Amino acid sequence: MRFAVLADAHIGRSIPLAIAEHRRRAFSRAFTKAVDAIVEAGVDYVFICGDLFERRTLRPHLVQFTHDELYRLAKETEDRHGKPLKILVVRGNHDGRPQSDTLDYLKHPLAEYLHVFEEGEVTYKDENITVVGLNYYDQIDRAYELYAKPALEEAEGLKVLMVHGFISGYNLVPPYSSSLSLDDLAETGPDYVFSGHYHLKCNEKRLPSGGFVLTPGSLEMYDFGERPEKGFYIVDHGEEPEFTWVPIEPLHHMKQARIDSDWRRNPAWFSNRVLEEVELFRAELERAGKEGYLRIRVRGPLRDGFPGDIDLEPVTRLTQDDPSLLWVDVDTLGVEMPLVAGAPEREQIDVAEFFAPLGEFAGEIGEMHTRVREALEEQASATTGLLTATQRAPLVEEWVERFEARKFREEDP
Ligand SMILES: [Mn+2]
Repeated sequence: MRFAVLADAHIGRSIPLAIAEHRRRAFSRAFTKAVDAIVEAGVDYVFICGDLFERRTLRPHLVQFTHDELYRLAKETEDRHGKPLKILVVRGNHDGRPQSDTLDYLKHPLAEYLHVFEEGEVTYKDENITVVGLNYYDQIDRAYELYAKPALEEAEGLKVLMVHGFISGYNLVPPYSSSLSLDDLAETGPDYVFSGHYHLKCNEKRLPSGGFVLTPGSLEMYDFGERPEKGFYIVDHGEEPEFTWVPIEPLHHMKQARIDSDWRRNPAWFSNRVLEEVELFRAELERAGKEGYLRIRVRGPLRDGFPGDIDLEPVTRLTQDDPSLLWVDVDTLGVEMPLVAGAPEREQIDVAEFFAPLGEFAGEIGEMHTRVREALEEQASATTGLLTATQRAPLVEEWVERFEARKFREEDP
């Protein structure tokens, strides 16, 4: 028996919005490439492990596109390999919420090739296989205990678990995210665990109980700074299963660069460095024969001038002249102002006057401002320059009281 395992197609993804059309095209194309390759491979089951779509609400033509591609996948597999195909789909966090997801539009009573897991109906079973499909939940560990575990314990024969969530000890789980552990999974003894949600490709890993976990990652570059290793897996089930990676070359070159300086520099230094990065990127595009987008994060202190003095005009001109440069985003939020700029003026601002449009309340703001300044001068920590929580509390309380005593909106007529 042969499987295709894919996840996180994110059809319809349009972020960054500045290049929305390019991005939508990239994700649709990746899905079509996957469908072509799966038809070629001639599989029995396709496992789509969540986030087939980017959003709950999508342009209708994209939903139609997905529907048609899934139909083509089943039809061409049958025509070319003479065997029926089953496509199993779980809901990811991007597909929508329970009872209201984009997957609804794919369902059709006559589409026997398609099984979309419904809430509370986690088991799919036929003569070859039992598949437990766990849709996305905030607390995957609890959902697993509640729904998947009993279903897997009951299951007989070849057991597959599909999830949309992180697996710790296998995926690099971000802090504060819920996840399943390899031991959790081993407890129910599945032959395969196929998972989505984690966007980077992982090699298959054997569970302590003997089965395998497999995360194919997203089909296209989901964000800047990702490795461009995108694609899906073909699994040949047998005594010793074989896992074959099928790469899908991302449509665009998507790069994140950093310009960091620990030293004070003038605006021209930053401008030149930005231009160098763009030129380097253009050379990479030319070598790859691709179009692409570049994001540059600039960080460091200025010796003089303002962040606005970093001249980005040459970059804008290059982007206009070179059609392979689809987008260059330069983020200078991390550029720090020179030490002296602005400081003396700030002292001279009359707070009450500054807030004069607020009427009488401006006087109270002025008073509170003075009180806070005095407290800081008398009590602030020598190391942090801040008040402690207990020193701050009475001031905060008084602020809130003064605010609550005021009405800032006209009464309803
Ligand atoms: Mn995803």
